[in-house]
Amino acid sequence: MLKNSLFLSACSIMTLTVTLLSCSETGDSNSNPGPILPETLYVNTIGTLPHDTSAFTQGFEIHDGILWESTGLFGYSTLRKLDPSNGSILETYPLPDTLFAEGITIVNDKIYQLTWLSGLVLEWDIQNPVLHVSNTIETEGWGICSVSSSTVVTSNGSSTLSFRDITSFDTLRTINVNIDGSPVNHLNELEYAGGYIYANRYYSDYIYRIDPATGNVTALIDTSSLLSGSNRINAGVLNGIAWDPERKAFLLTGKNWPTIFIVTF
Ligand SMILES: [Ca+2]
Repeated sequence: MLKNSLFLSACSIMTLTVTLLSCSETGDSNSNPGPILPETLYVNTIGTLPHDTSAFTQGFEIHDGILWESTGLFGYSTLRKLDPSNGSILETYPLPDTLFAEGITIVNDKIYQLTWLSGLVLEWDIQNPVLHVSNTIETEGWGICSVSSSTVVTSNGSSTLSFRDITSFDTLRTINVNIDGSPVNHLNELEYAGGYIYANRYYSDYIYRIDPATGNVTALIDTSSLLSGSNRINAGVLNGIAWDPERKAFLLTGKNWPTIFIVTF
């Protein structure tokens, strides 16, 4: 058994040596592809909707023609049901004062809502939203999106995104979000659309388009043109990204913003 292992190891070394020699002899130009830099995209606003300026937006997602919003702060946190055609609030579900709501996503007719410091993952039935605790996570809850009927992705303010099993919320794998190897931290609200994860970054006007396999940022989306000077005065950071499959556009808003912007990139 040991002899066989040694023989296999020797074969592996020979194969590796031949491979390395082949590369060096042919001067393979693909061995150093150079920096992988993202493209820069800009928002094209195709419509606007009113947004409640008291909403400290933490999560934003459209499901079956309903726009769901999570709002944060201790004592003010809610889950909200909105009409995506006009932005009106259809229902508001308050959280206990001790919980600070964060991102939301919807999987299999359940709404999963993260909380900032408690580690609690809240679960609401979409047909009859009654709050109960579904799971706990080992880190701060910031943003969440679903990439399949069995897997969600969460952020915690670092450059790491965690892929989690929807039943247990156990971590299946992680990716380190980076631009040409440099980590991109403060990742917050998430959205999954067209095979990419979109994330905004706390205190940045950019949305980052991320390859879910590698963590590489493939595009930077500049949203700095959305809020005019006067509208920025009482507004916080962008923190709501929802893909609208009907409009084939993104709905963007932020903490205490007066407007929901309907945009393409
Ligand atoms: Ca979202």
